[in-house]
Amino acid sequence: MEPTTPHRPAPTVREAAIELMRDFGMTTVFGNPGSTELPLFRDFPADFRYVLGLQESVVVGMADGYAQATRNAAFVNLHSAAGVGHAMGNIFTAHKNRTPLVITAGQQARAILPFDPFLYSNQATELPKPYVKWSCEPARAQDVPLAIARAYYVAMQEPRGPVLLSIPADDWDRETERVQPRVVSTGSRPEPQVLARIGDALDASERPAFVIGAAVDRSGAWDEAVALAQRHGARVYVAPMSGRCGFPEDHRLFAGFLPAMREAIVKGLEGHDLVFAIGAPAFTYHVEGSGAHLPAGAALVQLIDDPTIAAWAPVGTAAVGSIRLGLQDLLARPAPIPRPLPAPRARGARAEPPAAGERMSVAYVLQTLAEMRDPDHIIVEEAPSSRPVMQSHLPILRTETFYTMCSGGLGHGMPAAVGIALGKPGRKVIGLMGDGSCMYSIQALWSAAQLKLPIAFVILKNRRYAALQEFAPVFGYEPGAQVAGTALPGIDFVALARGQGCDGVRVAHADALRPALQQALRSTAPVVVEVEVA
Ligand SMILES: Cc1ncc(C[n+]2csc(CCOP(=O)(O)OP(=O)(O)O)c2C)c(N)n1
Ligand SMILES: [Mg+2]
Repeated sequence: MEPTTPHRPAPTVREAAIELMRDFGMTTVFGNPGSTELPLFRDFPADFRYVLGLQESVVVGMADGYAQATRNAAFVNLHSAAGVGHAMGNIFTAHKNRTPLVITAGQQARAILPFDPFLYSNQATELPKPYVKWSCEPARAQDVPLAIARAYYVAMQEPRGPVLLSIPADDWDRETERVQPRVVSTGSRPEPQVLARIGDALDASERPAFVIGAAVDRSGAWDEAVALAQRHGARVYVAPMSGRCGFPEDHRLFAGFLPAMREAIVKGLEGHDLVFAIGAPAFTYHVEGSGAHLPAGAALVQLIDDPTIAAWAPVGTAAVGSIRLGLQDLLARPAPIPRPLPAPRARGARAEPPAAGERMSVAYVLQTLAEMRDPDHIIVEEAPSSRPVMQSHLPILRTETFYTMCSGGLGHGMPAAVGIALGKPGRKVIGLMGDGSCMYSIQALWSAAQLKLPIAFVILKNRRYAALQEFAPVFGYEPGAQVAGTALPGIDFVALARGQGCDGVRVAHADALRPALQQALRSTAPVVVEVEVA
């Protein structure tokens, strides 16, 4: 007798896409819908969830946090041209963060495209460039599932990043074929002979420095970085503008944070004969500089997952590939004769409580938070002028407990906190926000409230864009001169929180700080703590 294969009717594009998304573990859809997107979600499957963001920058920011927290690509659905436009800032950030996102954008129905229809995204695949790794509007409706598969693999290949598919609204009901998921490599082992050069340089070095970038934590290589630093007795610095923390900041080898200025980096690394940049560009500069990129007598070696970063480094030897696999290969080499460990760095002074009638300093607030948090709490930060204070008063101690953006584009932190909380159920998230920064995507509070996520948003309210005021002298402003467009009077964050369904509390005096933080840290729902700071 002939074996009978059960007859499976040809799937629609929608069915084939949903099956693939399930196979890829992308059953959470971050989106903000429009008419061109509605057809995708007819018969929305019961095992999927739709996470609504009220503005597209919030949608992409949440997806970025979720993808980082789950280490898988997140699925995003945006409204055609205007939706992608709103999303662009956080697409740029996802590109810099190297966060894998499969972004789909609606497009008008194919049959009316010749007539420049309402909502038509003209050159839809050009719009997000150059901040997507790939963008495509499939030539035929039935090619959409194949394009989703390709988009997923491209997004997940290191260096990871966002990709965009523009999908006409009438494609979803067309017939197509199922696409089987495949095993596709996401990273590669660095070339052994290049790694061997790096290993030899480390063995020969007398005073090595490690500069740790975001790719260390992203690649899950925290333990390997610690082991290699200990083996070589290296001092460990955090790379300028790193979006993640890749080394325990209470470790005796921890040496601090490098600023994004050429001369200051050279000064900070003085005395080392070898600098090993791990998962970090060498280096990220924010302001003009000149002269050498390294202190005299120092050589540079680099292990990086991004060939472009390896290509533009001004000096040194660079191995390209997976950070974790590369560090494991270095650890597999015979251990050198142990070096004496350098002396631990001096600890910063404790912050004082405010004098009567004065506002609290940011240092006092963050020191208090450091005493009250659990090291497992996840900190998502976007508070520009408070970053150095955080670095001295709120140390990060564990892997995957610190996130900020690598791009400098404000508007990521609020929604990223939501996405991270969603991706790490049961974990407390602390959103440490500047009062200016949180206004770029304040609607994230609504999503946090609807999803009942345990996030404590601590808003440092200094009523201004302090970072820009502090920066002004670099551009020739007299110290203390007025800087146009940097005052932020009259924002009530407690009202903004309550208006979106979140609890909110204002802390103006030091004695109210601990009780407010305690309540926010214990709560299983989102709470906004607006802290008046000096
Ligand atoms: C999208 C975007 N717009 C503008 C800027 C410029 N910018 C950098 S820091 C900053 C101020 C941030 O203010 P706030 O969050 O209150 O932090 P503070 O400087 O007061 O610590 C601004 C506007 C930016 N980085 N990104
Ligand atoms: Mg501010």
